Amino acid sequence: MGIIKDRFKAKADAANAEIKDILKTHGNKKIGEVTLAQAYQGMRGITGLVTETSLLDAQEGIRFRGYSIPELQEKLPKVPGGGEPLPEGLFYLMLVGELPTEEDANHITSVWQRRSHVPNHVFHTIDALPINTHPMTMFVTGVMALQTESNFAKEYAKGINKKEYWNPVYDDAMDLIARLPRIAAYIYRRKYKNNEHIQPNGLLDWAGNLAHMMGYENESFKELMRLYMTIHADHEGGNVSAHTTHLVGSALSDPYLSYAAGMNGLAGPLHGLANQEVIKWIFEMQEQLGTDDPTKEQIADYVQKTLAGGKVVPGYGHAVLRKTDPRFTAQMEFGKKHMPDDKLVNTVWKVYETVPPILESLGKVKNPWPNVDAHSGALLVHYGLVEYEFYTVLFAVSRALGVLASLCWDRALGLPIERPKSVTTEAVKEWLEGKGEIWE
Ligand code: CMX
Repeated sequence: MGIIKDRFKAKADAANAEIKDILKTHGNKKIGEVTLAQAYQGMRGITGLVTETSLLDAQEGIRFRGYSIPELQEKLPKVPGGGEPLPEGLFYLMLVGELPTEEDANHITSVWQRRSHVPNHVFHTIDALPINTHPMTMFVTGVMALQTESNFAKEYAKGINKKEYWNPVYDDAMDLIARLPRIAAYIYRRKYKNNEHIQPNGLLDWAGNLAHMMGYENESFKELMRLYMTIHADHEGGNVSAHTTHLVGSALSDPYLSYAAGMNGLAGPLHGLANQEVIKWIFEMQEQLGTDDPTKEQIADYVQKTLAGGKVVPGYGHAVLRKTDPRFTAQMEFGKKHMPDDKLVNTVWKVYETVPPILESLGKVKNPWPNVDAHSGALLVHYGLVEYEFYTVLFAVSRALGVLASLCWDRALGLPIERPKSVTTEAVKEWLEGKGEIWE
C-alpha cells in the first residue's frame, strides 16, 4: 500500500474500535429531539450525521479537524515562497486527521500528478454537448463519463469483502481528485478559449496546475487558486453537496457516481451556484445604474429592488452560520493584499456594509451576513476570469477534497445505507388527533 493509504487505514482501524466502544456504552443516549417544524422545514438543527473531516460552529465558522482557516493559512505547507496553503495539505489533514509535513503535502502532489490521466472518451463525451451547455452540466457529465475507471465498481462486481470496501474507494477518491483539474480546465478552454487546450505541467502543484491549464500563469492567481481550493473544500456534513455525496455513497454507489450526485446539488442557486449569481447580480446592478462604482445609497436601493422582486440577495445568509463567514474574510484579506484598489472588489466590500442591516430589518432572515460566495467572483474577475458561469466548477473541484475524504471515512467506518423515516401530513394529523404514534 502507499504511505498515505497505510496511515489512513491505521487511523480508521483505531477510530472503528473507539466508535464501537462509544456505541456499546452510550448508543442509546439522545443527542436531540425533532420538532414537527424541523420535519417540514429542511431539517434545520437536527443532528443526525457523523462527518469526521470538519465541524461548523454557528459563530466561529468552519474548523477542519479543529483548525480554523487563519490557523490553516499559518500551519499548512506552502509552495516555496508562497503565502497560501496547499490544498494537498488540507486533504491530508481531513483524511488522516493530523497536520501534514511539507513532505506529506509534496507526496500527495506527486501522487495526484501520477494519477491525473483523463481518458479520451471523457473529452469526447463533453464535446458531444452543445457549446451553450452550462459548465456545471459539462462537469458532471465529464465525471460520469470517467466512472468507467472506478476501481470500486469493478471490485464490487467481482465480489469484494465488505471489510475491503474502503480500499478501492480510497483509490477512486485519489484518482478522481487527481483528474478533476484537467476536466475543469478542458471545459473552460472548450467553452471560452476557442477549444485551445493547455497540457498539464508536471512540475506544478494541484491548484497551480489548474490555473496553468486554464491559461492563467500569474503567480498571484495561482496563490488565489490555492486559497480558493482550500477554503471551499468542506463545510461539515449537512450541506447539500456533502450530504448528497454521503447519501448516494451509502447505497455503495462508487465515488464517481456519488460525487457527481453531490455536484448536481452544488449546481443549485441556493448552494454553490450562488457564486455566479453574486457576480451576475453585481454586473446587472452596474448596468442598471450606469456606473462601475456605485455608492452605498445606490446599492441599498438596488437591494430593495431585488427583495421587492421576490428574489434573494445572493451571497448572503446561511442555514447554520450566524456571523460573517470566515471564508469571506479570508478572501477579503486576499483582496486587501493583492488588489486593494480594484473597483469591483471595493463594490463587494460596500455591498458588505450595506446588505446586512437591510436583511436584518426584514425580521425573518436568520443570518444577514455574507457567506463564501459573496466574495469569490470579484477576485476571479480581477485576473480576467470574467466567465461567471464557470465559477461553480471551481467550487466543485475544491469540494471534491472534503466530500471524497469523507467518503473514504464512510466506507472505512462501515457506515450503513442512509434511510431516515418520513411521514405524510395525513399521518401527522392523525397523530395530532391522538391516534397513536403512527411512525413508530
Ligand atoms: N436574501 C433574501 N432573503 C433571504 C436571504 C437572502 N440572502 N437569506 C434568507 N432569506 C429569507 C429566506 O428566503 C426565508 O424567506 P421565506 O420565509 O419567505 O421563505 C427567510 O429569509 C428565512 O430563511 P433563513 O432561515 O434565514 O435561511 P435558510 O436556512 O432557509 O436558507 C440560504 C439559507 C443560504 C439558502 C439563504 O440564506 C439564501 O437563499 N441565501 C442566498 C443564496 C446564497 O447565497 N446561497 C449560498 C449559501 C452558501 C453555499 O452553500 O455556497
